[in-house]
Parts: sequence; structure tokens; C-alpha cells
Amino acid sequence: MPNPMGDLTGPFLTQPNEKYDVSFAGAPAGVYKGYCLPHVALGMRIAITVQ
Ligand SMILES: [Cu+2]
Repeated sequence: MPNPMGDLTGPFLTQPNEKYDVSFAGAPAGVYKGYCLPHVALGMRIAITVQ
């Protein structure tokens, strides 16, 4: 991950159970915080823990 402070973007999912994969291979262990752009005004946040 060359720019861990940049946007982590993905496809816009609109149907239940849709998914996409993101690799954190090689990323330092820690908690990576982010938000859901369509719902940021509603406070939707994420935290991904890399162990
Ligand atoms: Cu959302």
C-alpha cells in the first residue's frame, strides 16, 4: 500500500451480500480507520484491524 493516508476506494455496491476484496498484505499491523462516503453524513465509519 504505497499511500496509507490516501483514499481506499472500491466499487459502489448496491445489492445485499455483494462484496469485494481488499488486500492488506505487507501493511503494518494496526487499526486502519475510514468512512463510507455515501453515508459519511450519517456517521458510518469503519475500522479494519491488521494483525
Ligand atoms: Cu455506508
